[in-house]
Amino acid sequence: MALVPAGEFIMGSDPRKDRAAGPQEFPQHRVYLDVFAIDRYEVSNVEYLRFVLATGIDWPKFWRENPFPEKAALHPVIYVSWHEADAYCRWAGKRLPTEAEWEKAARGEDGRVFPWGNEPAGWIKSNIAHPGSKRGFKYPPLANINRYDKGVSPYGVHQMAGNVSEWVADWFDPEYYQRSLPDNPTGPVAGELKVFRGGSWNEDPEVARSAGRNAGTPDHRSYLTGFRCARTETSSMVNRQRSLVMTEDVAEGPHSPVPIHH
Ligand SMILES: [Ca+2]
Repeated sequence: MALVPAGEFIMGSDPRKDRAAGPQEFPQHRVYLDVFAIDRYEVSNVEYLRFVLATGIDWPKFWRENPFPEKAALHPVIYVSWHEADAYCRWAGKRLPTEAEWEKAARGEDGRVFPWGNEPAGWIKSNIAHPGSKRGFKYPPLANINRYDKGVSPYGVHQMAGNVSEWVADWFDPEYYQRSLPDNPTGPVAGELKVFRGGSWNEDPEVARSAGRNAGTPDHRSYLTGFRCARTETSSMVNRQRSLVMTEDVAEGPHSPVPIHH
C-alpha cells in the first residue's frame, strides 16, 4: 500500500483552469484528510479469487475458464458490485477509500488534472479510450494492475486514470461539494448511487480526469469498473512506516481549512 500523509489538498475543479470540468466538481475547495494508506494497484483477479474461495461469494460472471485465463491473473477484477467491493475490502482488513481519499491519492495536493500532472492522458501513461464496448461482449483490453509506471500519482499509486474505474465508499450527490465538510468528508449519509472514479479502458481521456465523478447503483456490475481498498492508519503505524515509505514529515497538530484564493 502507499501511505498518503495527513494534510490538505485541492479537491474538485476550477472551470477557468479545466474546461472539461462539470458542475458536479464545483466548487473547487480545500479538504483536510488524516493520514491513510491506499492500495498501490487495483484489486486483481487472483486477489479476488482468494476472497471467492474463502467466502463462497459469487464468481464474477466473466470468469469462465477455471476461473480465468492465466494471462488475466493480474488484470483488475471486473463485474463486481459496490457491495462485493465493500465486502472484499472488509475481508482483507481494509475498507473502500472515501471519495476524498481517492481523489487525493490520485492527484496529490496541488489540484493537477491527472495523476502525472496537467498533460493530457495518452496511451503511454494510461489504459484509456479503447473502442469496443458497443461491439458486443468480449473480454476487454485490460492491462496488468502494475503497468503504466509513467502514469503514477504523486504517492506512487498506479492507474488512478483508466484501466478500470473504481468504486469508492461514498454515496453520490452531484451537489455535495457545495456543503462538504472541510475535514475528512465521508459523503452524504444516504443515497441511491455509489460513486466510482477514474475512468476506464473504454472511456474518453476527459473521463479519466482525477476530479471526474461518476456513479452507479450499488448492485450494478460492469466490465468498466473494479476497485481498490484503503486503510486507516494510526500514528504508531505511521511512525513505523515513516522511515520506509515517506520522504516528508507527516503534518500533525491543529489545522483549519483555508479557502482557495485566485
Ligand atoms: Ca483505475
